[in-house]
Amino acid sequence: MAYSSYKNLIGGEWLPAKSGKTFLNLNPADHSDIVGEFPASGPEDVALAVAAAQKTFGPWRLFPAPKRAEILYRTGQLLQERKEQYARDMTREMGKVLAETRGDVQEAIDEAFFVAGEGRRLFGKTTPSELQNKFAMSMRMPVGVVGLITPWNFPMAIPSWKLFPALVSGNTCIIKPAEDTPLSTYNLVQTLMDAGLPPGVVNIVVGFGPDAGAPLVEHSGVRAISFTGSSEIGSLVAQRAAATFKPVSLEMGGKNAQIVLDDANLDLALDGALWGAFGTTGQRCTATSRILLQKGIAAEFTAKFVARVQKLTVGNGLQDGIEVGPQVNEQQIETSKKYVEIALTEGARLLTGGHPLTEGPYSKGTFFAPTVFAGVAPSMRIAREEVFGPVVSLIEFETFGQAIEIANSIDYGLSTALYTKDVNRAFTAIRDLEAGITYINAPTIGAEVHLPFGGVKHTGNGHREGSEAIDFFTTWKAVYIDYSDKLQRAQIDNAE
Ligand code: UN1
Repeated sequence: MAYSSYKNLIGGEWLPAKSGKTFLNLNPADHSDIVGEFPASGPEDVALAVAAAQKTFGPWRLFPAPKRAEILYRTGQLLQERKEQYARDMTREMGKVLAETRGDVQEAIDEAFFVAGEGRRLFGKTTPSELQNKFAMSMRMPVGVVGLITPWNFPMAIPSWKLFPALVSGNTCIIKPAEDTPLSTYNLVQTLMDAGLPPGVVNIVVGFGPDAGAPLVEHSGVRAISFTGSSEIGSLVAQRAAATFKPVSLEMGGKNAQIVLDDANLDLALDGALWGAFGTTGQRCTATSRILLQKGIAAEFTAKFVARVQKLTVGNGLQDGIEVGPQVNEQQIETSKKYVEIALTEGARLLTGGHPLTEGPYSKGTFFAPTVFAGVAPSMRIAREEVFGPVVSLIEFETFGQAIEIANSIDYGLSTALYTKDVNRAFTAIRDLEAGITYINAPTIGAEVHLPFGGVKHTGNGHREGSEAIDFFTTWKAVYIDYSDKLQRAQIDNAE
């Protein structure tokens, strides 16, 4: 079957990997459908991209921020026009259903319009000096060449969360998209260029982590790394970046809890749990993977939930009526299988699913049956470790205090949800849940681009994307202007 061949984008030119190596990007719903051939890049390609980004940094940082922002605004407009085509490309390479890939493109559109406004802000501060006739202020400066390493689960949204704030701040970029979903990054960067982005300001290097990601992290010409992916790889990124003192923004795993109290609107909690656990086939870092049920509603919730899970339609996300797409690749299927085994060994009760789907329409792809475990104890690995698949655990508790304790008892801290009508408990949970995001009466997924995004504990290293991303992509300069025409010595000549 004919398919397109893509190259790296370096200094505005399309170049093959120096080694000549390539790999195929397959549709996870149908492996006979080849999305494209992409370069399997290595350190020599990364070095070329860094040189290109260094060259364009000079002019780009001097191009006025409001003008940089106008390119982003235009990008948002073009993405609106191209939304359907890009959503289809994304479902083909990543698997999630069309409604969700449209949402992914929409998130990039939202990000474009939000960040475009930042071009006329990028505020610093003015402050009084301790000395007379002296002016003091702080300014945001670009960091330089930045390396962006992005995951496959939000193939356009997450690249936009990193590229747009990096660009408006005056940085030049090298993006290494996940090898499962490079086409969506091409579509995004092509749109930036069509909107007027000068060549070499964004460079794309496609390849695998050890060959293309690691050299980007280690390159002394790269001034900062923004990474989204697993905690395991994030830790390696941080360790390797430390050798050249690079700031690193890490956005990693989750084991997100939805708590349902006895007084909750049960139908609403069921809708939320279904969407939170099985939207994106459970492959979101914000996915609901633990549902904490208060004793009074546990039996009813469990019965209704399992009935609804069994009705979910799994299949090719390009087809109408499909609610749950495939997992992205064979490795993710293996992880889901592994955790089913672990849960069974630990004594959890499998209520539905628990196996790959391989027959008939499923035979060409990587599908896994939506899976629910009950009788899960908070200490079990299935309750503590990230699966990143359509597998959810039901955990029962008696008191509200216990629910908070269980929710907090893990290493991750990204998203949390509480279903209740009790305003006092809602505010207590907002205060006490250890997570970067807390929802009341809404699922754990669905963050909006203009709020801080990120988490605590093993989920992140203190940075936030969304509203606060500019903080990572700029560095502060303090400026003092003395108009007294004499030497004034700070801390010494202060008027008493
Ligand atoms: C992710 O899974 O890495 O809040 C990001 C959400 C989406 C973003 C998820 N807006 O679920």
